[in-house]
Amino acid sequence: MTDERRTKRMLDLAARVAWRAWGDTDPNPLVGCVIAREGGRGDEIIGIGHHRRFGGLHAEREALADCRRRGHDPKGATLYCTLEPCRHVGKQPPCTEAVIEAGIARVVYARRDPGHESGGGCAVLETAGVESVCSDASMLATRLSDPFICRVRENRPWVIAKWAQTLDGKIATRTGESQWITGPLMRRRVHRLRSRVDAVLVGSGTAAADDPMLTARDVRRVRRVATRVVLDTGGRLSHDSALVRTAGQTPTVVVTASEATFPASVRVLRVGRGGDGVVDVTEALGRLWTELGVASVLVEAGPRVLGSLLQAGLIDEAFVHIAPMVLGDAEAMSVAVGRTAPRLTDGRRLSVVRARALGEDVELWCRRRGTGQS
Ligand code: AOF
Ligand code: ZN
Repeated sequence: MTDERRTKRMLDLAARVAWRAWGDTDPNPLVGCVIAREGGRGDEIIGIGHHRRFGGLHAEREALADCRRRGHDPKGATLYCTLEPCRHVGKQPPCTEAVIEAGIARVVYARRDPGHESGGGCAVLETAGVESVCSDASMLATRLSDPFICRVRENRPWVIAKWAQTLDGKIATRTGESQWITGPLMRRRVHRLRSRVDAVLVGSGTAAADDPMLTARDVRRVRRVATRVVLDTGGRLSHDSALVRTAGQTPTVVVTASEATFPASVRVLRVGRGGDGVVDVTEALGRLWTELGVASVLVEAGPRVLGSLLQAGLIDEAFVHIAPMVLGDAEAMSVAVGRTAPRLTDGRRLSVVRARALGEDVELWCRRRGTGQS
């Protein structure tokens, strides 16, 4: 096996293992680690581990412990990790220390840690004589850290959009009917998503039209309770809405540019207006992170809010649920509106992470482009 293929295989595996903790580690990254030894008849994987929860052991220490549990000595082996091993003392001791102590000969990682204190572990390893290389052989592993790196660099939450559409890109009929475009399997996917993010965001239009609860229901384990966020420029959200009425049980935030008041159980975030006259989405998201610690947001909004977020370059990821149905009505509601895009180059292009059929429908999982290596 070539070195590149071996690296891809190991880092792919590390990334897949790390995904198991999706929703349990924020605002820490998802990190996976595989320890392997090259043998005459191929590679032997001697330890696997991942960062399981915020505050818990780091992936490297989990993998080293796994190694020893299985009766292997990691000395001289190669450690593959999706993120550069940290060199700082946080809630956990530095991974570099554990790697050096274990006598690991080589470290291959997929992404540099951009943290001021945590980052730079590879230099520490090199100084201690541990060869360390950054590899982009596995796209899965490279992109795994996107949400974490986005928060560190851009000081805002990772933004995931979700919508259900027809083949011709409509999310509702001209009369606003949207339930249900896609089938029950897709609705279960949405509840699963809600159970893994810090906030679920809609506009006041969607809140008025659907009167949603936006809670995660029928999921095996709610990994985090999402705060419900309503973008409500004019302060029109009804005090009788399900969201306001249940704000005492499930955290609820109204982001407004108005002076409107709400019951004490609702947290109000007053922000300025953006160029399009509605709440400044860049300011709103930044403050959700810095003031409320919201690390990830699931956007379940309608066309105008999605258009604003797209325009501001704030959609990082999208789960698009497509039903094999055509409305063919120009007055039916489109996924996003409010932008002027006369040329194809004005479009926002995403890349597809995965496409899969679920029941009658298809789920497209897309990511923003260009969050490459650095
Ligand atoms: C790693 N391996 O598995 C993770 C890393 O407070 P702590 O000690 O948990 O440190 C959190 C920081 O460490 C986090 O911000 C990120 O920079 C890094 N996370 N590093 O080597 C891991 N989860
Ligand atoms: Zn670490």
